[in-house]
Amino acid sequence: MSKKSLYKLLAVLMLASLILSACGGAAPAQPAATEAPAGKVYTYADMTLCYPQLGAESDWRTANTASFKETAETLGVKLIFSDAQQKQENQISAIRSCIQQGVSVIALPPVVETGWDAVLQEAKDANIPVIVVDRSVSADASMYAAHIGSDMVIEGKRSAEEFNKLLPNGGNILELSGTTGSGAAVGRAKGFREALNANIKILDSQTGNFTRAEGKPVMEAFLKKYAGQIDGVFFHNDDMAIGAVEAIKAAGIKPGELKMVSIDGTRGGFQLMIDGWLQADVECNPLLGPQTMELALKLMNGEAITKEVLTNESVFYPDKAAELLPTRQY
Ligand code: GYE
Repeated sequence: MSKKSLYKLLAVLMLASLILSACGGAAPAQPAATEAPAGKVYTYADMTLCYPQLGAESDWRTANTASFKETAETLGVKLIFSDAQQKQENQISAIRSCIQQGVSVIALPPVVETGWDAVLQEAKDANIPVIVVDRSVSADASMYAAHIGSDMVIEGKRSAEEFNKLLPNGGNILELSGTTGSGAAVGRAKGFREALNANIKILDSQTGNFTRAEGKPVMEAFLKKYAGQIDGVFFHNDDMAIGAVEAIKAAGIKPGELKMVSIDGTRGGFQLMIDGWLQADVECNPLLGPQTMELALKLMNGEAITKEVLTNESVFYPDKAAELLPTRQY
């Protein structure tokens, strides 16, 4: 090679490395959707899926985690799982570590709605598709590949419709809401208010962070503050209802005296219906592993996908609770 063409080659190489570093550094080890080499069809065995789980706050969450772990095991997908203990900063560092490891796809169940733009951009720069799972993000839809989960606004509306039936002459209710700023709490509160009859008044709303441990003291405080004024309680999830029922029992209130509606449809919620505490449980399905991995594979292969995948759900009632409980998966 002549000296001149050697210099030319060096110049081209330097330019290429400059462009690469300007674009955010190393490309992922596993080519993502847009990079699938012609003729190559990926299978589940090629997939490394990152699942930075948001926490272990509820039975819903435990079932969701199990669904991802079991599905990955069955399909032969390599799962990088972590538990952020309900802290967004932990989820963000788990995502960054996944980006560094060059995973094929990231599935993100966001603890809260806001604050994801920077890390979603980092995943985009690394060419790793992100599927938002379960709760929503407020980031622009162009920042992620798809969203799979429940329609939280509809769940809130369904809950309100139950109160409209339970309290036809109106009344005063309380709300134990989920984690502040989470898509689940925001959507449920919104839908609930949109569909609630005008003669039903929400006296107060406090977060119990989706946990039994926090649901109980919030209910205790409510019972003290609003003694004798309450006709019903709306719970954003079954775990908070279970915690609150302990406080309600301790206050000497009997099943059915307060009208109660919750969301999730876990075994614990079914038991509350059997015992007469809950009059309705609005379904929210946590078993999202299979759908997410199917969609992730499509993304790896550059196939067409549906951007917003909503789970089909219904409402459960006490009359069928005992019969259905043994069939419940979570
Ligand atoms: O309802 C609750 C969990 O985001 C839909 O999170 C999920 C909610 C679910 O802690 O139990």
